[in-house]
Amino acid sequence: MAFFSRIKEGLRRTRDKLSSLFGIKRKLDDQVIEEMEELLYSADIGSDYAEQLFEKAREAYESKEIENTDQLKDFLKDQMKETLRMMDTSINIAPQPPTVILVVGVNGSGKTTSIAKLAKRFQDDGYKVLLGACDTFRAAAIEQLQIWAERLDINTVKHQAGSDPAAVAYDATEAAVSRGVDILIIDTAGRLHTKEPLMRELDKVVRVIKKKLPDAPHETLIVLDATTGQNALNQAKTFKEVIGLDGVILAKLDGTAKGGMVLPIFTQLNLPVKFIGLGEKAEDLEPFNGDAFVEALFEE
Ligand SMILES: Nc1nc2c(ncn2[C@@H]2O[C@H](COP(=O)(O)OP(=O)(O)O)[C@@H](O)[C@H]2O)c(=O)[nH]1
Ligand SMILES: [Mg+2]
Repeated sequence: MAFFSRIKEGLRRTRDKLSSLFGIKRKLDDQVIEEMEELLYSADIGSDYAEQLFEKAREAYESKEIENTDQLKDFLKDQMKETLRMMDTSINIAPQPPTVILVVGVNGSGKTTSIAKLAKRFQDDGYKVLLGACDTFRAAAIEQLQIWAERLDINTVKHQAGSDPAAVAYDATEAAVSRGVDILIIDTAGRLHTKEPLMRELDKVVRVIKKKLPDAPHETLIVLDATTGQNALNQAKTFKEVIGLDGVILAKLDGTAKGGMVLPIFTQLNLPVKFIGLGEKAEDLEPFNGDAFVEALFEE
């Protein structure tokens, strides 16, 4: 399965840690349990989640529910799968089109590229897609979106560089309604050093969209650069507090071995990872699959 093989490399660090425990079948004793604790904490799955897992596994060991490392491995896999099954990875499609998807995140995280990838997926599924170029801060940002759109044969709504992003959002929403578009995806700017103005700007974008479509945006997704680890978690926390988020696109998983961070994104921030980015091409986006993720994590 594509997801499984493609995410494997991104989970290398965590997988290496775990496999050092499960290489040879051993009977569980206090020393193995101690070893497990250490490995879980160093496996990039977040310390809160590592603790939660460890406590459950220790209880299962003490009550003799699990007695060897093979059983421990299955126990941990089941626990993780159960956790990830609580993650709602679906995209909320409006009962009445258009569906509006607002994409946010700091500059360089992979927003514009992820939007192109998402647009291609929806287009391949038969949806009519429109893009809104609301990152008006730099001309290059508008151009970059436009280049993707032309490549994919998708229309964009754009204004000149420096114009009000909310005005673009308004026009894009209006165009989506009048042109019978199924899915409008809105690109935004992400200058985090101007946090206050940025958040006000995003708030205004949301307000003008709502003027036209009260239930929109139907999805607000943050794009996180997986290579930045803890920083990415902090960004998600900030955006979630200020504008609210429905989920995460975890980009650049091909360039890092920090894939384990899917777990703290969900367990600490309660945000589902809905898609993962695995490269710079339009087809390098995969819907997140929790069971396959866990299998890849424990592959030896
Ligand atoms: N390797 C890799 N590069 C990516 C991925 N997503 C985005 N990029 C690259 O990251 C850089 C910044 O992406 P961009 O979409 O412009 O980010 P934005 O500033 O948030 O819009 C570009 O060079 C992209 O090609 C990914 O999943 N994998
Ligand atoms: Mg961009």
